[in-house]
Amino acid sequence: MSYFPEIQTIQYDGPQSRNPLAFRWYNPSELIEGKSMKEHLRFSIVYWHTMRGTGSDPFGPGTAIRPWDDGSNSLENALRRVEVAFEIFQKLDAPYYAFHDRDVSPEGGSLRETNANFDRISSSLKEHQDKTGVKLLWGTANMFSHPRFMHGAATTCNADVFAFAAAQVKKCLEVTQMLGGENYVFWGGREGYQCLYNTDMKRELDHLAKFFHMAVDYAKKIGFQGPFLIEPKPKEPTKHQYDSDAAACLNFLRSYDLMPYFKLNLETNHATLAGHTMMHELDYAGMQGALGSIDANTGDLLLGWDTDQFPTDYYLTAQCMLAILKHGGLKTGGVNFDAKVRRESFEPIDLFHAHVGGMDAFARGLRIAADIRREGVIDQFVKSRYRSWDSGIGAEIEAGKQNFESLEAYMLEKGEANANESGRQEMLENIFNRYI
Ligand code: XLS
Ligand code: NI
Ligand code: NI
Repeated sequence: MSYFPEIQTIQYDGPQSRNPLAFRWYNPSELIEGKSMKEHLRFSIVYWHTMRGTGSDPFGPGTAIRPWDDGSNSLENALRRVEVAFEIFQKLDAPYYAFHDRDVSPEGGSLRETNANFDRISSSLKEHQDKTGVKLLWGTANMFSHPRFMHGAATTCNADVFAFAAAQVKKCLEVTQMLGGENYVFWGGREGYQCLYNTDMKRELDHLAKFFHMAVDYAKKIGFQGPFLIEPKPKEPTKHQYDSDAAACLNFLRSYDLMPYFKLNLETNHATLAGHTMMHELDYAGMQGALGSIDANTGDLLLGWDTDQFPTDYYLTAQCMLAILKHGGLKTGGVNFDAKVRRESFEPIDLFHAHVGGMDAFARGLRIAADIRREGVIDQFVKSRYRSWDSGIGAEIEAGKQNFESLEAYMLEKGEANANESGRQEMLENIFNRYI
C-alpha cells in the first residue's frame, strides 16, 4: 500500500525544469571529480523531524496533518510509521536515514519493556532496509526528552541516571550495529549546565569522558566499526553545553585520550549559534582529521535559537562543499537533513518540497565547489599569499631551524620586514560570485 500515491520517485530533470518535485541539480549518477553525486553527498533523512515532528512550538500545539499517525504511543502506530518512512526515503531517492531510539520506538514502563519495543521495531526497520536498499547513516540515543535526564545523562549529578543512560546507549549501539549503521552519534542534549552555583564542572566532564570510554570499550567488544561522532552545539536546551563547538569538542576529546575513536557531526545552525560559520567549523574539524558528518540545515540569523530550517542558500552549500572536498570528502558521514518544515507547512507534501529543495541546494553547492576547485583561482591566491613560508627564513622557521635569538639577529641585520601585500578580500568575494 502507498501513502503517497500521487507522488512519483523524484527524478533529475535538469536546470530548466519547472517541476517543483524534480531535481534540477541533483543527478545521482553524474560524476564530479571522478565520484558520483550520490557518493559525494550521501543524503540522509532524519526520523525525528520527518516522522515525529508535529509543528508544535512553545506557544501552541502541533499543526501537521499526518493521516497515517494516530498520535498514540502504540507499537502498531510505530510500525506503520516505518512503512511511511521508507516510502518517503525511497520516493526522495535518499540512500540513508538516521534516528534516535525513541523516535522509532516507544518508551515502555520499564527499561526491559522499552528494549523489547525497540527490538520489535528494529526488526521491522531491518526488513525495510533489506527490501529497499536504504541504509542507516547513524543511530543515537535520546537522552534529553525524558524527565529523568533533567540534570543531564552522562553529566548528571544522579549516578543512577548515568547507569540508565549507559544501558540505553549499550542497547542503541547494538541496534545500530545490527542495522549496519555507519556511525554512532552523541549529541549532548542536556550535557551542560544552567547554573554554575550548583555544578561541579570538573566532575561532570570526568564522567562524560568515562561514559565515552565505556562506549568505546563496548563497541570494541561487539565489533562495532563505525566512528563515534560528537555533535557540537553551544546551548539549547541548556544555557551552556559542554560540546559547544568543534574546537571545544576536540579539546575535550584530546584531553581524555578519545581522539582515535571520535569525529564530529557538524550542524549548520549549531555553528551559527556558537558564533561561527559552518565553513569555519568544517575547516576546523577537517584540519584536525575529525570531519565526520554533517547535519545539513540552516538557522535564521535574526533569531537566537535552533530553527532547523532546510538549507536553500547556494552560498552556504557551496562553502560547505568546498570545505568538505578540501578535506577529502565525507567518508562514513553524509549530508543528513536535521531540518524540519515550518509550522505553517503542515501538509505531507511539504515534506517532499523541503527535502527536494535541500538536496538540490547541496547538489548545486557541490557543482559550484567543484568548479571553483577546477579553475583553482582561489587556491592559487592562498598558496601565493603564504609563499614567504616556502623558502628562506619562513621555511627555516617551519622546519624548526630558527629561534628568538637567531630571528633577532636576522632582523637586526635586515632592519625592516618585507612589505605586506593586500589580502584582496573584495576581489576574492567577487571571484566566488563568478561560480554561483
Ligand atoms: C538538536 C540536535 C539533534 C541531534 C541528534 O539540536 O541537532 O537533533 O542531531 O540528537
Ligand atoms: Ni543535529
Ligand atoms: Ni539542531
